[in-house]
Amino acid sequence: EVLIQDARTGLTVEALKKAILNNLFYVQGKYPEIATRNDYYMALSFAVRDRLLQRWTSSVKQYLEGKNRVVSYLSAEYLLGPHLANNLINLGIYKEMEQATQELGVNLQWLIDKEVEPGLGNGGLGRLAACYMDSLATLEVPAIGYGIRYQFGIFEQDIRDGWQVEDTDNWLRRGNPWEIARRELNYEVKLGGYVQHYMDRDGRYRSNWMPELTVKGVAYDTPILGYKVNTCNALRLWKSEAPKSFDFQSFNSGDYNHAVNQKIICENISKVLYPNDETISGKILRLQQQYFFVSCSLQDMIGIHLRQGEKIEDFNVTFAVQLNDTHPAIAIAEMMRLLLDEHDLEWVDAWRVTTRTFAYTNHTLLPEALETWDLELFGSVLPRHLELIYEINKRFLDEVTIKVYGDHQKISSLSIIGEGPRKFIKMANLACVGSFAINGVAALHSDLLKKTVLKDWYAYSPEKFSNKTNGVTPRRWMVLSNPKLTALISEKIGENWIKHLDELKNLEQYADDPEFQKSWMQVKLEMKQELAKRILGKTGVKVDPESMFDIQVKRIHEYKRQHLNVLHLITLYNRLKQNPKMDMVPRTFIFAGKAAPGYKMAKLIIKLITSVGDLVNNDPDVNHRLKVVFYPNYNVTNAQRIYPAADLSEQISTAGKEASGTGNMKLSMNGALTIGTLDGANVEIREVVGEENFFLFGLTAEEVTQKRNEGYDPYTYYKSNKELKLAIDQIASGYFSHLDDKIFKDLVNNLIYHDPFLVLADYESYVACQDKVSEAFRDKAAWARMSILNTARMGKFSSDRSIREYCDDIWKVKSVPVHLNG
Ligand code: 26W
Repeated sequence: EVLIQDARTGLTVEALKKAILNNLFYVQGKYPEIATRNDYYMALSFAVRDRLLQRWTSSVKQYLEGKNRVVSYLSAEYLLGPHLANNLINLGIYKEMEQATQELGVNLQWLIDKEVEPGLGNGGLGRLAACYMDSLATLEVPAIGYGIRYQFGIFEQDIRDGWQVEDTDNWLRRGNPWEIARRELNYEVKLGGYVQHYMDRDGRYRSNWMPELTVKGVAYDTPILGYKVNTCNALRLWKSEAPKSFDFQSFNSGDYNHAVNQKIICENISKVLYPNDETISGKILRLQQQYFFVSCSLQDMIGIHLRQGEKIEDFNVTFAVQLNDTHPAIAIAEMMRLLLDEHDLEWVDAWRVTTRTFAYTNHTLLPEALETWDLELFGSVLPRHLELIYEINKRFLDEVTIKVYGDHQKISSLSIIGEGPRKFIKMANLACVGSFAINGVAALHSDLLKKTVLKDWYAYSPEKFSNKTNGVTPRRWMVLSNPKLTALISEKIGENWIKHLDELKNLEQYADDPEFQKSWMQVKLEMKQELAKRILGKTGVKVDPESMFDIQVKRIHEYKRQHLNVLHLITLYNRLKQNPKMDMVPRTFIFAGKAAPGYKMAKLIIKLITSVGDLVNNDPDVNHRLKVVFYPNYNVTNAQRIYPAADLSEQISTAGKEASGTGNMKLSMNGALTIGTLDGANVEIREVVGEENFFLFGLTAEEVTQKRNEGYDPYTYYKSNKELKLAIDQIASGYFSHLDDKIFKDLVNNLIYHDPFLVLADYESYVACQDKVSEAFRDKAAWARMSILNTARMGKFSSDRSIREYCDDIWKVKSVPVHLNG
């Protein structure tokens, strides 16, 4: 018996079928015979969304009833990945939907593959925000994620003639069934202009910001459902528009062009995601984006707080606000502005509220990634905030001066304002003064923060510092992307591990079981076969699923050292050419990742990979044992297909450079063994999986620093290692580039004369370690055992564990179970 409301809420196969047809008729306006694949995708998604909204409204109701502290996550990036299949899993109706669609004569996977993923992030930081939203909901924690609804996300990467070519990501083209536009929820945000000062009737100094431009932010909500719970939180993204009043005014004064231009300027703010990763661009538009979303978000939170009948002074009781890197750090000055100028608090009260509200996560030690803004530029966009920052800085430095007793070095390092040929604002320093907690994203990273970039901050307020090692959600990165492995695991140890990842430990007892090893490696083989098909389709390269899949997938960056991987690849190639009969373990080198469009060296590394690939893949002497693939357009969708097929995970950054890494966790969870340096979370991964199940090489962070201080000379390494010299000489001579000896010149010269990331210093140790990897791969049972143990011991790296630590140590928030309303 199917009830009336079942078409919106029912979870049975019958109810789902009805729901799909309902939406096909009444939302898409189609009947099955004329419905397109996209019509079906939309109908299905709306059917799923209905079920999310039931949980959403139940969550809102529950939250409003009690006085619960709410987590507010501020992030300029969310790299969500496709929603449909993930929501089916979290709702627990994947199987039912599979049957429902089948009975309607359509294939579920075919519809899932139709979704265009929202690529609203660059890489690790954006993806971390998405995993954290999943875990917050799964742990039933009231939370809102705030960010920007970019009309164009991260560019799409195409490879032409071996080079990266960028194309715009028009992800909203066919509509987005997962968001709800809340037209009524909008805020005004001022930009530019100047500040007037006057004294009001009570003798209080007041500031009046007269903006050059006002933009409007409109809320777009995406429901984020937890795994098999009723908690459904909001991801609230802001879209910029022109306020109605504006074009009206100009229109009346007859300046139609001006009105249209202003409208375009307003809409530009949320138009496109900046594709830079780890380098700052210093562009006005980026500062406007940051301020725009932060101001909308804080106004929204204050509104929520006051509507609950609370006093503005108690804002920090209602909200704990996490800053995902310094991108939203302007929130500290904006909070002060709102409290002082709009809500009439005194400075000390405003500062007390502010500094009890914010917590800051640092994601990088790279000096070029630490955000600064030219002071003049900053003042031209945010004149009032510049005044406030001067005042915050003055009061803070007065305090510092007493404590450090005139140590000018320390004072200038702690100052929010940097002095040079031009003055600049240091966003990390603003984040540190204004936050009650500061954390790094892996043990080593948090430790290095205290010793390097935030050294003086640590000395000044050590109690603020802690480590929160990153984690990833097993729902997307195991259950969704690797259903066969999930089934095999659950068959042995039940399904509890999906929410309590530590329970994977129970797999250890099967690590030596030959039957289990066989099934384990069979799943791996099947995933490799599937990937092999996709590789053939996308690149035309035929790869052998029995070969070792050696995988490095991540943004292309010199510090991540994709070129070190290539040097090993060339070395194997040369060994085979010199000794064609040698018995070598067959390998498929798989690379994927985007290069920032303005990052020349990164783009050249892509060209190097594809060039070596062209030669190797077409050389019959070697191409039965070596293949090279550059898998284009690395994104969440493609990552889900690549991780399950990995035998070997390349985590080979220069020690001390990768803050954490999160791909390292996803690969290991899927049974890949890691070859890696003691960097980021690799250190902790090795600790838990055991050193005998991890391939370690390279200098430590300390040795790297020492080597640099001694005056590192890459040329001596180049000269003294024959295999290394040969590989580099070949690249230089045009061996891989049809005898063009100019194309890789910058890359080669950089390596042999500068080598800022110590590629040459680590080469020998890397190649020796890779030889051990190859030997280990020959012993199938031993490899299977190591692979099983890797997965079994990855419990720590669930984002549920990370979020629990944030909740307990930083945010002081509790779970609020949600009961389902009718
Ligand atoms: C200002 C330009 C810019 C843009 C983005 C600078 C820096 C970024 C991000 C912080 C880059 C990023 O994604 N960092 C990565 O964050 C991950 C999550 O904590 C870590 O796992 C990675 O090691 C870190 O590189």
